[in-house]
Amino acid sequence: SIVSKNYRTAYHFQPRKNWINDPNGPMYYKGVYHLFYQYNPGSVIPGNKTWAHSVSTDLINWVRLQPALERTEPYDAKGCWSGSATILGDGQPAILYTGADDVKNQAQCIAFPSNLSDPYLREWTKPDSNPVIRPVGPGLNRSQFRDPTTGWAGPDGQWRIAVGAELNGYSAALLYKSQDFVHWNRVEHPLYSSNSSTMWECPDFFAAIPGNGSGLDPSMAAPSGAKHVLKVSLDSCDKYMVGVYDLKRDEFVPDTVLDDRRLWPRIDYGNYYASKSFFDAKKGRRIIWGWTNESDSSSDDSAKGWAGIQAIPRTIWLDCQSKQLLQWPVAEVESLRRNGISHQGIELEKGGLFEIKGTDTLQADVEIDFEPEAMDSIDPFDPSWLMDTEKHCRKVDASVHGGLGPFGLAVLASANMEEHTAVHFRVYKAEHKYMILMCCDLRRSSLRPGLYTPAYGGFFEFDLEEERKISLRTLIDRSAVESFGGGGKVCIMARVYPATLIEDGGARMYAFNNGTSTVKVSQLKAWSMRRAHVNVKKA
Ligand code: DQQ
Repeated sequence: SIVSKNYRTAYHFQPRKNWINDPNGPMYYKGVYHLFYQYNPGSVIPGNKTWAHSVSTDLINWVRLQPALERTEPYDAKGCWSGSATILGDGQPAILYTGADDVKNQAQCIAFPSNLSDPYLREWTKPDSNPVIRPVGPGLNRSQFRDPTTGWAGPDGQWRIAVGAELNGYSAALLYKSQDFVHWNRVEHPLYSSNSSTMWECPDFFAAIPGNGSGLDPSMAAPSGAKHVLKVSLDSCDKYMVGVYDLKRDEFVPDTVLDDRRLWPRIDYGNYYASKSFFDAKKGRRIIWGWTNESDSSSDDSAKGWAGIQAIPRTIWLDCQSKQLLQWPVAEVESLRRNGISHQGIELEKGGLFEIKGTDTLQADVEIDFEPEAMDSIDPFDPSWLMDTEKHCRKVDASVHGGLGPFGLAVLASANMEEHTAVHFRVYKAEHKYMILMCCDLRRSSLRPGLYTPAYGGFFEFDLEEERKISLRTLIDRSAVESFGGGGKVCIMARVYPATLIEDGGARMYAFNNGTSTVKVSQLKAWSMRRAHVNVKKA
């Protein structure tokens, strides 16, 4: 149908058909990037949990391979659930994944490439020693025990991994140690735990040097001065803590403990879950992948024949103050740009609207710098908004005038603006600092019924006097609108299904300002994006 054709993304990762969820075991090995992912080979709804497998040399164009892991053994009869890859000391990769059996046990299992001379590592073997970590031990809920991380080396030369678990009713990232990666012992205390929820899915743990865009190789001991980041998936979003790794106690100690988990910073404030990062030895960076679910109905999914995409892989690093993570689409995505346009010095007064013409509005990459002309009419910040940023975004939508803001981008808009997705900023003055709200409002994204259309939002601190320019980058890819605010301080992934998309070329794109203060667009660049080769070819 027309619907399925136009909503299908052109350069986000997805298989040709059927259901996908979590990215699994991303890795770089001998010149090739691997991405595995949760896949149901037979349907657009979840089930038959399989590790599908694709390879790439540029993270953008992908070739599909045979599934790497299927449910073949009693210990994974109910599916091969999420997990990670680790490049071992001898250069051999290993996968750790969760096997679920018929009686609801979850256990951690290992798999190795069957043939290391196959450059694509198509076939994987599950050794007889499986499962390598059984769901035993005091306080452990055996059916809430999954998603092993990539291994990291400790100062004693032993491997460590964390596994998400429910322990005595609390959430925990359990810590395991091993000399050979096959025999594992549970460390008595968890890497980190919290009594604020029941189970952390897909933990991700890595070291980072503050202010340094390079990534660190987990198979080498982290250098002094490194901080650590623990990411967990819960409440339908990916949250993280920055802290230190106490090597003596083998424990993660967050710099700030926020008891109310609504206040935890997020990898992404939109539709983004079960993310997993890896060290890219080719370019010395850390890259994070995350899953983006559909926001349409399951009958729409049946009509489309597919459900789920992966967000664009992002370079991820820690800011100078170790306060927050920053993310930016991998540079390789820029290879898809063509027909660039650019504008400078556009004044947007209150109510100003500037139509961005000359690019494909369905497949675009847009970068805008907004510069406030005056700083005297900035509204005061109320910290209680942090508890529920979506609620605040609903209250102050793009049509509600503020002092400085809202200003931003309206994408996938119909001629009369009846349909549009607004990505916008609003500046507030807090004590000694500025707080910027970034919203991605889907409430008017489509006239079609039965869609999930929230107003996503996140706040970031900003030194407006020093930096002046508030930047927005938005990747538009048909049903995907992926935005990066303040140079990657707040990221919002959204899925939209406007009726306008049904008529190709019918969508428009605008920069706008609806605040009292005039805002200058000091720089606006936009490109059309080519279609990438995503899983069309099989090898
Ligand atoms: N999905 C996986 C689990 C994980 C959850 C199974 C997160 O392993 O906990 O498909 O989306």
